[in-house]
Amino acid sequence: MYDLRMSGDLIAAENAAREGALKNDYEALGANLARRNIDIEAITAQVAQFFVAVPSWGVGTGGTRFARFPGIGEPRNIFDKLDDCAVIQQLTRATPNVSLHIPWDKANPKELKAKAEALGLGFDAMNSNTFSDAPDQPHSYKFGSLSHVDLAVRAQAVEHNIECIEIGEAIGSKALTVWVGDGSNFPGQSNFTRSFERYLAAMGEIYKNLPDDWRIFSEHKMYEPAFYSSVVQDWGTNYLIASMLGPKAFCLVDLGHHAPNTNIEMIVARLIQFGKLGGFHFNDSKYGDDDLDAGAIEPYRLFLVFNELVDAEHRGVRGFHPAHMIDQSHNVTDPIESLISSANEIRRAYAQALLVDREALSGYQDDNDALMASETLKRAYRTDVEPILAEARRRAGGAIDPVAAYRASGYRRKVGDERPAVKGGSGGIV
Ligand code: LRH
Ligand code: MN
Ligand code: MN
Repeated sequence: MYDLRMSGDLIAAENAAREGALKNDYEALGANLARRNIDIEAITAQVAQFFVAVPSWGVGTGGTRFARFPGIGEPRNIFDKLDDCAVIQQLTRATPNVSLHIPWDKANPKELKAKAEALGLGFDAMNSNTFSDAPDQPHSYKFGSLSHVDLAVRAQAVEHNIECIEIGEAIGSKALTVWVGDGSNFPGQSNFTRSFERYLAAMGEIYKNLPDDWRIFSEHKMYEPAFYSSVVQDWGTNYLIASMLGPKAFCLVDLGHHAPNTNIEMIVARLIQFGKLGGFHFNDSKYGDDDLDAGAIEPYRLFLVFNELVDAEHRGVRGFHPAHMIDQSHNVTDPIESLISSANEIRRAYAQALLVDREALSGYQDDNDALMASETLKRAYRTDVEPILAEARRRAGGAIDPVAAYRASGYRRKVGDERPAVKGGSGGIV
């Protein structure tokens, strides 16, 4: 029996008040979809099997470089964070795995595994951190890590990544995500070619230490913390990295890491076509790496990304199993509520993409019928799939309205009593 923080009785009582309305809405949507030759049960079953990992660092309040405004009951350590992640999973049934960030989440691997197992959670990709200095490390990453001019700094960064793999192996993870802040702030400050050569050589060292059944994801980001050039700045560079490293290396697409207006769904299609899409950090943005909640600003773009993923599934692309993870910073909301809502938005985009009539779309594309091709996507996107999402949650033991159930539980107030406020706090980002 799992050690759960949310009472099953509370979820049942909350659901009881909503079941009648959900039944009506689900039947009405089922009838609507049947007229489009879509079996609602098949869609609900696929949605129920779609999962997205929660970032351990997302359950603490984030912050900007100007200030951080902690909420009550902030998690004090990784064990508190896992408790919060379990609440999200219990209510949504969409987030069974957690992605850890080292050293923020460093703890005895046996204890981590036992705690996660007790909560019914598993672990997704490990994240290394060579973009900030840990208190006791000999060399600073101020001027870079894997691409640093000094071999001793690069070696320290490689060692750290190997340690992340070792911790990951002990807790059942199967992937390492590497994002570096390396770059420059002034033209001329670093040599583009030489720094990329150093980066590739260091990543090659990490790759050698990757177990056979693991994948390594490199994550690109246009700018920040480096404001003139970044070593791994875009998907082109990322593709080169994954190609040069070998078959266990893939590109990770963080939706917030592109210039505004970039056609991200097309990048996704290209990476799929050439077998190098590793996974996602889902979030949303208006200006840059804003780390806003998934689907909060551009839900149509999220849908278009999922349209590419479902298209690949539909075509039966070999070896296609991207890792789905959230990467957000919550500054003005209760992080648990944001993550609940984001997990639902991500599932919503998936469900809508499943509704696209792919045969019709392909016909319109062949006929150069631009308007009807666009309408085919829009028709799926406009469909309110909430009854499918709610029914998938309900059948799996989750909440029909997870945010309402969470609020009714008083969880935040209770952990506020258990966890005295700390100034600053761990893992609330950057
Ligand atoms: C960098 C990033 C990367 C880090 C996380 C904290 O902006 O997206 O994934 O690991 O934020
Ligand atoms: Mn990210
Ligand atoms: Mn980011």
